[in-house]
Amino acid sequence: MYAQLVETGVKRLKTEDEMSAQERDFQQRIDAEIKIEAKNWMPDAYRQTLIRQISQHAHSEIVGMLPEGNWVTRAPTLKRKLQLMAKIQDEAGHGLYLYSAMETLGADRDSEIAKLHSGKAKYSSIFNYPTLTWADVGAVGWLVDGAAIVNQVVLQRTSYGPYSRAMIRICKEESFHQRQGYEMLLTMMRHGTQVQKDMVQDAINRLWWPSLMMFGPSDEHSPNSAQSMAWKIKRQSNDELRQRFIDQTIPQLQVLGCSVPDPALQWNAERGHYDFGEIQWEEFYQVLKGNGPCNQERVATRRQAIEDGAWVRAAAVAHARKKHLKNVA
Ligand code: FAQ
Repeated sequence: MYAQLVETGVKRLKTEDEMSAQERDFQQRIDAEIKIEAKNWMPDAYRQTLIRQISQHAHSEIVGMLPEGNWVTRAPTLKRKLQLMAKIQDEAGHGLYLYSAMETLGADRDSEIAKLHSGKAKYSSIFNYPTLTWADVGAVGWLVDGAAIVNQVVLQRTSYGPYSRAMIRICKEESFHQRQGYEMLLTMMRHGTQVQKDMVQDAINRLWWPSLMMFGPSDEHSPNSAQSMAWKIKRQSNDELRQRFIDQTIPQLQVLGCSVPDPALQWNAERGHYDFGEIQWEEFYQVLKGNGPCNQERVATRRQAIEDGAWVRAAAVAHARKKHLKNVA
């Protein structure tokens, strides 16, 4: 097992003998399902893993607003526009809860955001794909929020208290997003023109594989999973969650009357799961390296937003200072 872990780049876990007394106590708390809070002692690697994961998660929420934001001015009805604006606003809120959870670990929000803007920080690969038609907005809600929920429902039980509590609130809102996306696609499939139906199928064709990639590399190529599972930061593996998403989503796809671009997809009665084809991991790693269709555009848009908003932040600080001076006078 160890040889295999080293070979695939997966990090080796410390044995109990290699742990310090503090590390052993910490692991016992985790094993007893006691949440770790900001003021508790924690191994530095636990802290750094959480800062990495929570900051990437927060960046994903914020960058995730961009592909949908492109459609606010082009939503087909007032109802759809209001729904979309509310959803995008929710994503901003999720980013804020998550940055706050990250700050409880001693990380600095501005420095983490600066890493996003310099292209150093990761965010979910899915947001580096374009949203080409209105049907993509429905497909993002259904597939992308759907995949996000499968992952996040489990994270509600993550071992770090502030992250776990943020996830409870986020999950409630994400399930609304998933349903509104699905309802949008169902409306197009049931009442739309042939052109609209084709748009839905095309959106699913383009977003299906990137949605499966959201769960991360397969377990044997996931360097962080073994330690994150031992610390109960992650409660289920990347492959387990990906399989759950597929099993949950295919019956919904059948109700829509659509298909996925995977000839290998079929129900396996023996396993009690859907079998599916090989994910194009080369594409996934290229997107992570910054070579996806929209990586440069997304980061440039974020940078521009920060520059354009500088005067608002300066005004807010000046106002707060003036108020403070008045109060102390
Ligand atoms: N994209 O060893 P692992 C949303 C990186 S929220 C980019 O398996 P880990 C809401 C990974 O960070 C979507 N990078 O890593 C919404 C690691 O990099 P590093 C975001 C990825 O952390 C909807 C390396 O590969 N959700 O969509 C991806 O144990 C609609 C090795 O991977 C979360 O962030 C990827 N897909 O497991 C918003 C959930 N996958 O730092 C707007 C929280 C892996 O070692 C509109 N995060 N990487 O260089 C997690 O659960 C985990 O971090 C995983 C990855 C499962 C994503």
